[in-house]
Amino acid sequence: MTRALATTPAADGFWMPGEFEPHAGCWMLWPERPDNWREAARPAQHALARVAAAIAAFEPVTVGVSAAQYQVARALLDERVRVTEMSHDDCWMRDVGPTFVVDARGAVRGVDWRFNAWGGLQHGLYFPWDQDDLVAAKALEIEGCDRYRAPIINEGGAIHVDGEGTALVTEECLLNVNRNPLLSRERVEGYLGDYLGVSKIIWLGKGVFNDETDGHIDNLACFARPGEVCLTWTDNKRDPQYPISLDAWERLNDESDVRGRRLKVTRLPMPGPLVMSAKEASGIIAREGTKTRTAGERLAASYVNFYIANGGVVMPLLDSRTDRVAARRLKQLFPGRRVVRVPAREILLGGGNIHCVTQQVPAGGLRRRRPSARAAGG
Ligand code: KQY
Repeated sequence: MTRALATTPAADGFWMPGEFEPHAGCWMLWPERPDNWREAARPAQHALARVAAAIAAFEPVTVGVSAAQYQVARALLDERVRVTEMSHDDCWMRDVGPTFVVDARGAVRGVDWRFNAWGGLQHGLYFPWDQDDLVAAKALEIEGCDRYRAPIINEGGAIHVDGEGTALVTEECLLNVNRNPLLSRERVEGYLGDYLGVSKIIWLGKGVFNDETDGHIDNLACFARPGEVCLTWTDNKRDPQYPISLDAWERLNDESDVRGRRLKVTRLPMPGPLVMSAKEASGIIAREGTKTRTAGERLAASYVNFYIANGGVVMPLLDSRTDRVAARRLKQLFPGRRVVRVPAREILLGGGNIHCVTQQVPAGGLRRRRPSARAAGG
């Protein structure tokens, strides 16, 4: 049995490494709820199976599946993928899974955030979410990692780090009253410092337009490596995404990271705008307590929602008008990695994308450099 720790990662010398650092593997969950996924989740399951197979070419993948779906998942998933029975309320492993942390000697532990389905009873996306909230502890036990139960509501998609002590977050999400209404910005920063081992927080304003997570950073911007960030972008000044991306661009260009470096920012074109079709909406079985999805609703589509694997980048294909440009930019941004394109509209229809359905496990046994503390006055 693994231990539940009463200390914090920072106090114990642990921190969250960058996603671009070496992985031991990747965790995912199997979609099935018919009130979120059209046609009893079958198209989403095929899409997820393609994502899992793409990642499995680079690193070991484990997929958690309900008992009822075990045989379906086993049949659809690549034989390299490990399938394990695990209850959950939906498939967003980024948000319900553990945030892994490492120390200088190569130990790996996990942070188990409190989860309230992106807003609890105030605009949360479904009820109940109790099985989701148990996923991180279960995955950590299977991985043999000790666990920190964090005292705040947070999701993995709401944080990105450079592994050197800098975090990227949005105000829209982390300061939202539907997450931790009693916490000030300073207290949120304190918790991020304690549980991610960061000492510099870069605050962006809003996330992608109409993102039902209340502006997760993982759909808007991420670190490609320390000192380099990519950002979803549109040149269309009349699009509601324009002022959001412009504000993020200005803040990123004004900022420096924990080491005092100015950030280099690469823009990825925004797909679309994309909306849910009448056919897609009609395949979802509405249920009280679950967010309703309607035809014509704008989808929060973004190429930033990719997954960095060992030696690869798995990116969503979303719009034939922009897919090629986005892939080219990602190849330039990650010259040492193979960029693999996977059709991802079916995942987008459920409110997220490839990054949201994955969670990397950092490689253990690596000697690493401890993040620097924030430079004075920085
Ligand atoms: O952005 C993410 N990390 C997850 C998206 C969750 C959408 C829930 N329907």
